[in-house]
Amino acid sequence: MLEVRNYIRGEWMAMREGREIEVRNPANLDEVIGKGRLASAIHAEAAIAAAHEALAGWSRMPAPKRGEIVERAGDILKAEMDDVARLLTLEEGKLWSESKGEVYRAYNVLNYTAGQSRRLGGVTIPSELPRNFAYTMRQPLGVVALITPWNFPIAIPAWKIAPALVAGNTVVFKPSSTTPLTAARLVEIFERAGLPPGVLNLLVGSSADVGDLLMHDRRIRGISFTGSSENGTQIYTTCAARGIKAQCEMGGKNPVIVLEDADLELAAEGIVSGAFGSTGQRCTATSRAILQESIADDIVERLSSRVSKWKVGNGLDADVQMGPLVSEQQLKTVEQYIEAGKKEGASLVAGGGRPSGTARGFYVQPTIFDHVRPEFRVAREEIFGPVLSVVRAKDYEQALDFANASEYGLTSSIYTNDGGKIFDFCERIDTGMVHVNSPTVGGEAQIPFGGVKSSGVGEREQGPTALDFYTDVKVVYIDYTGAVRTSKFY
Ligand code: UN1
Repeated sequence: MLEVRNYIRGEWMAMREGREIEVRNPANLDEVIGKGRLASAIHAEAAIAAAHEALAGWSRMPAPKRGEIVERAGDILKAEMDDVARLLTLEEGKLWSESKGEVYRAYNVLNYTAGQSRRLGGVTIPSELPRNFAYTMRQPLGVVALITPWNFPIAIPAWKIAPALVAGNTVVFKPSSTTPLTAARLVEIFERAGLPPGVLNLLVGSSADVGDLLMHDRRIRGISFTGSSENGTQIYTTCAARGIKAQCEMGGKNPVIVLEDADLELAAEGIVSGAFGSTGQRCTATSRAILQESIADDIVERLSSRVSKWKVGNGLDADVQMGPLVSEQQLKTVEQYIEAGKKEGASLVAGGGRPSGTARGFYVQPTIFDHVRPEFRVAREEIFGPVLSVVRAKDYEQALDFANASEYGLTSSIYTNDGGKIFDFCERIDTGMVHVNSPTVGGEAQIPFGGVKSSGVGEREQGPTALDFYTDVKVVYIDYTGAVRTSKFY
């Protein structure tokens, strides 16, 4: 059994006081994986102070040297991939193959971002004045707080920590207390890679005890958050009032449109993997399939026959297609939405309950509702579980209207072979990311990630844009005239 620990000023510490927590395997509740206590305000203060003190040394280290440490962390992670993926599955519940994919992605992020340290330059800009040199440089914000969810407990921390560090910030990292062990494993890897004490601090605590403090402390100069739209909006509002930067990556209600000319087999496969991969606990999950009426029966049949054969169970078992939900709370929420869908009059065509023959865990079947009206709750609200709503549309224009009638705008997809409609869709869909003839999920280290509307605010994560959030641009004017000018400024 592992101990839930915090990491402050280069020291690992188990809390002696504070609320007790227990990490149980969501696939088998009889298995306790970790135990410990949550950090409180005193630890938050210590973590912020440590990060603040480490800032001068870290920010003055040449960026490529910071990058070397991040690169080394990536190499360690890669070498220990199987072990980390196993821990991730035990703690979060996703399939072993999904965990491996996630750890590999975290490695890619570390490796890519390390390389970015050699590109952390500014630009030179011609001045209107003779014998004047103007340039920009990128400087760290200072101490930043990184608040991350449980559903990607290693990839999301990696894609926030790496650019924060490469840019020269020091970090207070608050992962979800549902997945504190995977988070600690990542921090330990950074420690072994040679990160100086205080540069990265880990706080496993509640939003009320620790999160609020991070939002209000004047030493915190930026917050990057991934989680619900509700919490993100609150963080963004608080940061706005304090005049500091915030980046919030929030919910989604991602649509896939399938038009009648599409490759229907490809579309069905893409919808299933987008909707039920990671047990649907993904902000990019496909949650609405908007099908052109003429092919809707055919697609619905392909979808339900696929998932009704699935085995739901422990993610470490090779013959399992979908793991459990992460927690009882998630299970309850998903079950409430299934009830809501039935009550509103949607027709249940697959799943809808708990699977039989599983261990004591947070299991629910992959669930599909057909004939969902756009105004139903299951078509509008983020469920964050394996529930797909099929909405039928008479043609492309109506499908596009339905797709855009959402408060969210993270990602989307269209299945068609009509080139004109593909370009039209990419232009008119209100989402931050668009996929064509492929699922709504996924992303790559070198490609920006993020959404619009209630899905995201602040600069894009990952890719070359990741460093924009973690840096401020300083402008420098060097006048080498050596003489007093009569009118320097107009
Ligand atoms: C993905 O689609 O692979 O919380 C990543 C989430 C997103 C990450 C999704 N921030 O689900």
